[in-house]
Amino acid sequence: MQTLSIENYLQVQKMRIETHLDDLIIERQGHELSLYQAARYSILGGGKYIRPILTLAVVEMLGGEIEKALTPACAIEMIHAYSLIHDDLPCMDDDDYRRGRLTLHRQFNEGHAVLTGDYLLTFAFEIIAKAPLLTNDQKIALIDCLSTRSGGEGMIGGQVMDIGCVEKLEIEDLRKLHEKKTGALLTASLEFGAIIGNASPEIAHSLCEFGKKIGLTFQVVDDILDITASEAKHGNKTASDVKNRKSTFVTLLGLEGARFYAEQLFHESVELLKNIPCDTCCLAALADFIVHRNR
Ligand code: GRG
Repeated sequence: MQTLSIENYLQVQKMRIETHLDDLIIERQGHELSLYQAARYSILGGGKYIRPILTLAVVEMLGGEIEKALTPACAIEMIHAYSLIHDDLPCMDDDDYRRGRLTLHRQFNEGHAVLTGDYLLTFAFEIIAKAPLLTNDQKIALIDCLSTRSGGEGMIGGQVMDIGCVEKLEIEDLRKLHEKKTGALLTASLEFGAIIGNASPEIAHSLCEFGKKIGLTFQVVDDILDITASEAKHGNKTASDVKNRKSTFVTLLGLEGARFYAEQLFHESVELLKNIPCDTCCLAALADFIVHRNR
């Protein structure tokens, strides 16, 4: 990292993750071929891989071995991919496009989209259970972390709150919703690094707090991009959240207010890194990328 710009660092880590995912999800011939094709379509389809990259960055910071982190990091990306596939379905956000390509249910069909999401969710836990190089204690801790963060008290719980919201939310409720829906999996990415890199309880706690802060920052910026990217492209507010009449940080705080809030959260996240007695410059650069990204 010391000699790499953040852009180059992201590119190198992205290639590592992509290569490992490519090895893990093989197109097996037979009746299930289309399942593996659909899984590869969704997970090798141009995502930023920010969650697995955060895991790798923590392991490197703690002096751990990257080879040990690759499989669990890919498991996090599988949970993320499954959540996007299901979120795009007609029964949820009903989106036709993601990352500039047809969503999975439009490219394949709804049945395949449900099952591919189910497959990625299940396979994520299988690869952790079978991960080479990790101790059994580490595997149990990873499975505990991932199931909790992506479950009823985490991402799924946040999604249930989201689809149940028919009226305008207060800012505090919106924050709680997104701490679960978007923040929980980003927090897990940091916690994965702590488990694999054998962090002390104090460092693990600080990484978790940092994860919660950048998780919320990520969502505030996503709400901003939902408006600004669509305005730049279409010249009007056709963003999906506006289309769906959802409360967002932009609808509640205004565009400038949301930008200010994102900067404030970013500075708070960098302050939290001061509690970690390691070289945290890579994590600070990743937080900076999250808040200043354009997609
Ligand atoms: C369906 C169980 C279930 C959960 C869905 C996270 C989620 C819950 C839905 C995603 C909806 C959404 C677009 C939320 C905004 C934040 C977010 C997760 C954006 C997409 O993440 P990126 O930017 O995506 O990391 P890439 O394309 O880079 O992988």
